[in-house]
Amino acid sequence: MKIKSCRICGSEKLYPFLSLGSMPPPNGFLLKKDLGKTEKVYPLSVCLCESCFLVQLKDVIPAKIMFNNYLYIPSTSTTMLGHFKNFADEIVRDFNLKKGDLVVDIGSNDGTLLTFFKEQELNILGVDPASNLAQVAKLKGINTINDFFTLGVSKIIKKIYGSAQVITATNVVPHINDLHDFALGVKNLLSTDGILVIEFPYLVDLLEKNSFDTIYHEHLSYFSLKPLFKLFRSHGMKIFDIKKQNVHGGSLRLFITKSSIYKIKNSANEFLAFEKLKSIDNLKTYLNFADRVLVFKKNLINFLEKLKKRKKRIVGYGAAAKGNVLLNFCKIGSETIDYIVDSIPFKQGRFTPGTHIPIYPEGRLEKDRSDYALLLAWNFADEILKKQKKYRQKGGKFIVTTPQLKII
Ligand code: DWN
Repeated sequence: MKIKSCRICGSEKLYPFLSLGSMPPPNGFLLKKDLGKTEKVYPLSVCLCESCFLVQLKDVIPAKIMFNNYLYIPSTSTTMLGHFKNFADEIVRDFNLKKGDLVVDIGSNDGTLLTFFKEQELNILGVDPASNLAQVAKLKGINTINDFFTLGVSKIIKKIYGSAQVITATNVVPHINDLHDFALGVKNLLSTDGILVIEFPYLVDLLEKNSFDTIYHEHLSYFSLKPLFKLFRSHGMKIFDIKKQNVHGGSLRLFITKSSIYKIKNSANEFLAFEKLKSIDNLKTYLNFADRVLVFKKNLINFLEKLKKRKKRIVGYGAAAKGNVLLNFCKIGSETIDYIVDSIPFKQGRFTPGTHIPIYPEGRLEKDRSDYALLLAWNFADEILKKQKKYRQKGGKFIVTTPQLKII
């Protein structure tokens, strides 16, 4: 499906500034038996709304295709486990949640974040469309509604569980096509002085780190603050605090409410001024970004070709969604990458979408000792480089692509 107007302001002035070609959904990992079948590909091009400056995709793959059986879980990363624990502790502390308060996590995945809220004896509820992950969460004792969060679902939740003191939504708002329905659902479900806390990769970091590989079909929007202020204001809610986070290449955590008890903190104006400084509302910023992406693509292909000419063996590290974008956009396949190692059990034994590179458990890296490992999950460089100390001590080298191409 193609949208004709901006998801937030409705303007039809959507300016496409970068096309990454057509490719399969980024988490569409294949079983061996499916390798011979034709793989559906979808256009991947990103636009700027010239009225509210929301960066977004026009092409929408039906959410059911992408999220009903979802292979990504955050809980194999110690970085993310620590991040979600701190997140839950901070919310409980700063908003003095009481026993029995309802916390709803939208896009609750395998229940990782809610597990940390559960420890504080709060009433918790997950909402996630992935039936395989809802199963995993329920086995962990995390009550989960296996569906997409909508205004309609918010009414059912409110009827059964009451209003929510806290609603969290981490790395899920960019995935939502109907942002106004989402805002209405949140407003309906929040208690009078309840808060919504959303977290998402920050557009300014994407532009500054040239992380074009985080542009993919699951991420329909790439947020800066201006369009989000507009979205929530149009539903009588306000962003009252903003905190920068390091995860996923640089993220923002926004605190939103419909209540007047929370005063808007300085952080709101500071970030708006910061975005002005970064010319977020200037088309040239995006055209320059697109130029840098094309230069990066050429450099990476040349660099890998040189290694292959010197008969070097290269594997991939991290079968990340973003890694599939990089491989498909740069047309890097099994002629260059022998295999990819990954910590997520759902992905092991499958093949990457479009490029059909086999995925194995991480242990294979040390056994095989390839010359190079292309770090596709560059946002976890610290954690992975530490984990693979032995591989590196025996001469293994990591190729890191972001924020710039280098060998470690
Ligand atoms: O928004 C999204 C982000 C949050 O997560 C989703 N749409 C999909 C997903 O994107 P991604 O797959 O690019 O996310 P990650 O978390 O950067 O993927 C990292 C990959 O690397 C995972 O498949 C796990 C793997 N990994 C590993 O093999 N060893 C990760 C770590 C930390 C490790 O030590």
